[in-house]
Amino acid sequence: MKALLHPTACCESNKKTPSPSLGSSLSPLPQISASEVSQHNSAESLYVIYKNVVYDATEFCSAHPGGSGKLLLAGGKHLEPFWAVFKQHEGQEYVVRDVLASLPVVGELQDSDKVFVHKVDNPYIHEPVRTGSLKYHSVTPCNAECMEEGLRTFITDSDDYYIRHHGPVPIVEDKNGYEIDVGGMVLNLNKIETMIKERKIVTSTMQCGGNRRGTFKSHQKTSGTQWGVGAISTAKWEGVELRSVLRMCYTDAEISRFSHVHVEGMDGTLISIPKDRAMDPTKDVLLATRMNDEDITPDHGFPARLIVPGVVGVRNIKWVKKIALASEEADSMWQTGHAYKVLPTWVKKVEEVDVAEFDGMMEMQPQSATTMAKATKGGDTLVKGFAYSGGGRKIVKVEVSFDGGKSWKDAELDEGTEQGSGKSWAWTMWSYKGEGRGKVLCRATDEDGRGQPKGVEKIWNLRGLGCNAWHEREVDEEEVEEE
Ligand SMILES: Nc1nc2c(c(=O)[nH]1)N[C@H]1C(S)=C(S)[C@@H](COP(=O)(O)O)O[C@H]1N2
Ligand SMILES: [Mo]
Repeated sequence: MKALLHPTACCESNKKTPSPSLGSSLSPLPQISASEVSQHNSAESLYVIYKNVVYDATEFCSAHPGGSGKLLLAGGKHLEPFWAVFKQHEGQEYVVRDVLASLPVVGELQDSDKVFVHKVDNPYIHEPVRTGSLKYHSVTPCNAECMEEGLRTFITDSDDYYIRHHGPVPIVEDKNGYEIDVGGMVLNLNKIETMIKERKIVTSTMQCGGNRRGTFKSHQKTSGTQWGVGAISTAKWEGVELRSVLRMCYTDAEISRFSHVHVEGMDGTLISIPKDRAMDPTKDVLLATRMNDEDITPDHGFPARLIVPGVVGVRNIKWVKKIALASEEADSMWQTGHAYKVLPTWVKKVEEVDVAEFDGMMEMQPQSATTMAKATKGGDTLVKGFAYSGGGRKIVKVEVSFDGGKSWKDAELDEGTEQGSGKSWAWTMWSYKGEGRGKVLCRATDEDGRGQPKGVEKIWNLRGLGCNAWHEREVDEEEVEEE
């Protein structure tokens, strides 16, 4: 950035600073990834990046002239965009540079994460501060998955809920003044909520279409975020039914004439769902404003989000700003385009097929994973996990195997089994206690008899979508207390 001058300028005018030029190093520094740096964003451990060099500002934080709170905003991030906004750094170049030069250097960003931030209008400067425990795959845009601990609870903490953004998080300051365009009628969120008295609460598991994409690697690479098993989470959503919103803004004749509902977020993400699903009271499609009994967090769609229970993550549009009935599906990369299409295994290049001929993902196949496997004092093994199926299909069976799938044992189904047939929007937790060591495999079956395939060979697809092969995890051998 302009105000922070060429490295040599500092050394000429301020002889007492013999430290290596800021942002460039003479001897190679340890390489560190941007996602690792992003996790050091608190007063306990605070890293900042300047010219791709990573500094440890933990000690300095309380001495920051602008207050520790302001410096924490830049925790785990590049300093340049912040200095562009907080102009007091300008004209103070030498002071600022000296301070920076006095901080311990952690390393430098690995080459693939290096950016050349000039005088910036960085669209990511206002990203929410993230305090949950998540595994980051990228930071700008944020793609982070839920950790094993988070996957063990029936309801995921909002802070630990997986994040999958296509761009920066849109800023909405006042939810009361927030407006949504429904079929050309611009409605204040407050108004929608006063006119539609009936509110609905739905506990729904959301899964990204790319969950477990990383598993395909063993067979053949796919492009996109290499998710582990954590691009899935569950929350209690509350809001008004989408069908009530549509009824408020469209006549019965219009509603029956059209066949799709287009929904667009403030960030331009556009999808559609079939009108029949939106209008079916048993499908529980919501325009939600509450997540786990609080306002939805900015990362998860504040102030209003579409919730389509039982349907792939991408249809659950965040920061909803526009809703409209239409005759055709939405024409966007996420709907008619290739982004969420499971192409046949033989397709090795998108150009080989006409993607328009394939349907976009909607309800996903059964999924399950082990989130804990421990030897117990008594010599048994305790295994726990989750199982989920798309379209509200109830999980009726979960099995585990310790011999590579030759023999299977039934797991016990726990929380989630109380959900009804066709209405099991959330996952089912399961557990197994008994003999078994080494590698544990798991697989689930839903009420329609749909199961999971052994490996990825037959389900591999170019975009790396819908991976639901038997899940494998090592049993931890250290002892735990018998329950
Ligand atoms: N407006 C908007 N909605 C969105 C997205 C987005 O980038 N923008 N990502 C979609 C995708 S691909 C998924 S998997 C889910 C992720 O929701 P989460 O970040 O709350 O976990 O939101 C969907 N809705
Ligand atoms: Mo997704």
